[in-house]
Amino acid sequence: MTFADMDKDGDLDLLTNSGYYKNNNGTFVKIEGNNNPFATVNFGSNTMHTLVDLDNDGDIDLITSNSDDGVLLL
Ligand SMILES: [Ca+2]
Ligand SMILES: [Ca+2]
Repeated sequence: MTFADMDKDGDLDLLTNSGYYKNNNGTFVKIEGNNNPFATVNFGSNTMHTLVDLDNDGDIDLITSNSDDGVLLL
């Protein structure tokens, strides 16, 4: 799992293998469906994530690796 301010509201949100959770004043709420920017990502098994703005465009980018596909940049 990893934390980053995905929605740019000043608090850290959470990404785990089980989903994306938005931080609402300290309560993590699972975001599903079209509101989940990772809805189409199959994280597979034995996955590790890092969220960082790799290209400095102001949007958080996802680096993920798993035992099936190696390292993916999204
Ligand atoms: Ca946030
Ligand atoms: Ca970026």
